[in-house]
Amino acid sequence: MRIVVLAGGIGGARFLRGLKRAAPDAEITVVGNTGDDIFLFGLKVCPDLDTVMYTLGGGIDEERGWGRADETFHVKEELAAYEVGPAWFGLGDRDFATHIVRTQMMNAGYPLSAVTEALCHRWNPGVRLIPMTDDRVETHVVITDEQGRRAIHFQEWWVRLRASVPAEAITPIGAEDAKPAPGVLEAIADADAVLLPPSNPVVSVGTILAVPGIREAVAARTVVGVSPIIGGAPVRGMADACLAAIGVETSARAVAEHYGPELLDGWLVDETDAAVAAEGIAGIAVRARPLLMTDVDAAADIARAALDLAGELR
Ligand code: GDP
Ligand code: FO1
Ligand code: CA
Repeated sequence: MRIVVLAGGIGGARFLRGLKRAAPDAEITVVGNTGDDIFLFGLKVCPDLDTVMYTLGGGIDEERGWGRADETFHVKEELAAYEVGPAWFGLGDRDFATHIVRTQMMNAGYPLSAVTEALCHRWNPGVRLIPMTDDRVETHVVITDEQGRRAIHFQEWWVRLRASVPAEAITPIGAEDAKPAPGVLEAIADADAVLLPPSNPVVSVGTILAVPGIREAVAARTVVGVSPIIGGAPVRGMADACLAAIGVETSARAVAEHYGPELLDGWLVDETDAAVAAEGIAGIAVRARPLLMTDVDAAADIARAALDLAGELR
């Protein structure tokens, strides 16, 4: 069986760890979000690709959910001593090596997709991890603060401001001129099912779908999504602040309606939101079940339910 997953960081990575256990013989292609990418200290940092790679490769810091296990921050401290910022983004010493290798390869002319493949040789994630595009796409957020109305990088809004200043707009700069990376459209066209993990609907899945060609290719397949919203709130992070920026209510129903029946065939909601399944959503098959990925087994059960629903709808 061939499965494609459109993944952000933590929610995507944890779902994928479950999916690998639920479908050990499946050929899994992950189309990763690169809208969170940022250049820091001259280095190309790809938080969502790295979160997937480290999580599936056994190198993730389980507690934080991002960055390397057994991490130290000496380089960060030395940079701060030179008063060279930004100080608000925590790049660890082990993690730095990934960004150095990536940047060196990109400076030598390799596209991000080739670099990601090379980095995965070390981590053996057990999936084919492809960035959504090789072109530069960076999500920016329009805010108004004491400095006036301006656009800042998504990471500054998310990490420095903790989304405490309302987003007036969230825009994946460069997406409309980006091309899907080699292999992305082919993998989607060949997929028996496309799964949307419980990733952020705006800045993870929404950004991937903003690359021209990807939404249409996905919509043509059997698509099942897992709600990142349980009982009217994100399980983790500030997805509610992202949804507010695009005028979508923070609820399992509203997120499914935002994706719409043209894209989604099936939608898993948590048992807390069983009423959504009981009432139904026009054009989308909704099922309620526990959706907390408390451990890999729980994530595997969710992945199995998504595959079962896709099988029913195919
Ligand atoms: P990020 O890039 O690191 O922010 O990660 P993703 O975009 O892949 O996923 C973030 C989303 O995962 C958040 O909106 C959370 O609500 C959701 N999430 C995290 N843990 C769980 C979980 O155990 N169950 C469900 N259903 N959603 C989760
Ligand atoms: N998230 C934070 O909240 N604070 C950090 O200092 C931070 C550093 C960081 C470094 C590497 C990396 O791959 C991810 C990192 N993240 C950090 C997580 C990440 O940037 C965000 O959670 C996501 O991009 C939001 O989707
Ligand atoms: Ca992300």
